[in-house]
Formats: sequence, structure tokens, C-alpha cells
Amino acid sequence: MTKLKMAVQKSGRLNEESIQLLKNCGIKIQNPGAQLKAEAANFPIEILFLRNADIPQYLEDNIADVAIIGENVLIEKEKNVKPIQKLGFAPCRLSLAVPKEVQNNDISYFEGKKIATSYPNTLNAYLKQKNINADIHVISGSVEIAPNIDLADGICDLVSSGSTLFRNGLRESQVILTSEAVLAKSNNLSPDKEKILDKLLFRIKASLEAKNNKYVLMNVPNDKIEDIANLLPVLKSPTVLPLASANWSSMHTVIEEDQFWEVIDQLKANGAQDILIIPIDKMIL
Ligand code: PRT
Repeated sequence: MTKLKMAVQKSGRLNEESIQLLKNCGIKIQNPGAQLKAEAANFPIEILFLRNADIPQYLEDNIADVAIIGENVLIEKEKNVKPIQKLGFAPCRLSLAVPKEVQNNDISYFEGKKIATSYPNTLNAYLKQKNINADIHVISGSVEIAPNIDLADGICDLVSSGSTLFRNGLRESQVILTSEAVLAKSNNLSPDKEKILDKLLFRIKASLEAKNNKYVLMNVPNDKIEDIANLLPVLKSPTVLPLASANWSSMHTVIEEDQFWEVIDQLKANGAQDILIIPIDKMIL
């Protein structure tokens, strides 16, 4: 039987959420603690546990068919591999940072300077586009200490909370790109594998939609049904069911969680009561 080979980070920031995403898609991985490979009991997929940094090459060489990987790594490795779906976790940005005493906040600061990074290709392309000549010094880890030991004038590294920069007396100067975990696919998948991938993508999208939305139930006075419905950016129109008490109805709808918090005060001002917000497991539009 044909199986789709999916590369997932072996250990690190992406591993846990990648496995969770597959679980949310109803895929039961038989031996998730395995060193190199794992199978799914109920879906034609084989999981290969690899280093994030090596995955683009495996995709280009068709060793893996698809992968969950940080988009920043895909860009840096410049392989012939495309992201096909953003996955909404491991958000970060690749940024240039300078010692906090540096006043110049412009890219011109870096002209003729030395920059330490583990992302030489992405940095080089960015500097070229900005017409800046700088000396790129490649180091594979702990990039943030480079200015403190006089190895570089600035750094180019991933930032999420910014606390690593802060702890090392640095500040973010330019954002080069933003990134998150993505599903990427190798070129030249067989038609059989493309079909499995379509099924997987369908499940991933249903699971991601569900994560961003909530099912909302509330009791509303009948004379306010229209006003309240107008406040809610719903899929089609809300479901309205009569309550046993006269003049009241139960209104049900689906709404993005962020949008809900924006309209909650107006809902209450219009008489909505007993509001329940329920997580959705899957959502197929
Ligand atoms: O070893 P392997 O090749 O498998 O992976 P890796 O060294 O790339 O592993 P890992 O687990 O550190 O990162 C995997 C992916 O997570 C990255 O490629 C990004 O796509 C994503 N990601 C998200 C991050 C961060 N946020 C992040 N903050 N990767 C690294 N960092 C580091 C950053 O390099 C810096 O040292 O965290 C520090 C900064 O964090 P803050 O919160 O202090 O700003």
C-alpha cells in the first residue's frame, strides 16, 4: 500500500505541536517515541523524525514527501520545495539586532559592519536588496553573544519574545521576515501520494479552522434577535430556537474567538444572557 512519508522535527520546538496536529487530524501514531520512524494505525502515512535543518534537503531528494517545518528554515536552505499550508504555531521573526546603546535605527548602520548569524543566505539576500555591504560571520548557535565578545557589531537571529536579545543587551533593529510552522511538500509526488496529501490537507484545514473558532450559545430577548444577529459575523445566519419561557430564544452561532471578545459588551448591552462559549473539534466549510 502506498504511504505518504512525512518528516517531523525529531526533538525541539516543533516536535510536540507537530504530533498534536496529527492527533487532531485523527491520525493515531503507533510508536510516537520511536527514534527514526513511526507508522499510523489508521492513515497511510509514515513519520520520519529528522532534524529541522536537514528536512529541506530530504524533501528535495524525495526521501520525505511532506514535512512540518519552520518556514524560516525552508527559505534559508533555498531548496526547490514550497510551503503549501501555514500551520499557526511556532511563530517567530528573523531580525537584525544591535547593542542597545546604538542610536542608529536604520539599515545603513550595517554598512561595512560584521554580522553574526546562522542564516547567511536569507541575510545575504536581504542586504543585497537593501544595497548594504556587510561582512557575514556564520556561527551555528548562541549567536546572541557575538557582540559581547567583539565577534560582531550586530546579529541576525530568530526572535519570539525578545527576552534573549534583552538579556544580552541587544535590541531588534530590522525585521527581515516573519515565520511559523508550515506544511511543505516535495516536488514530483506520485498521483497516489497526491491523493493521500489531499486527504491530509482536508483534515488539517478542518482542524485549524476549528481551533480559531468557537461555538457560542446565548439566550436573547425575542425583540432583540435581529439587532444581536447583526452584531455577529456568522457563517450563514445564526440558529434561533424558542425557549420554554415566553419572549426568549436561544441563539447559536460560530464565531472567531478574537471577534467574539470585540462584540461581547454590545451583546450584553442588547440583552444577551447566559452566554456559553464551546470549543469546536473539527470544522468543515
Ligand atoms: O536541531 P534542529 O535542526 O531540529 O532545529 P533547530 O535548531 O532549528 O531547533 P529549534 O527547536 O530551536 O527551532 C525550531 C524552529 O522553531 C525554528 O526553525 C523556528 O521556525 C521556530 N522558532 C520559533 C524558534 C523560535 N521561535 C525561537 N525563539 N526557533 C528558535 N528560537 C530561538 C532563537 O534562535 C533565540 O535563540 O529562541 C531564542 C529567542 O527567543 P526569545 O523568545 O528569547 O526571543
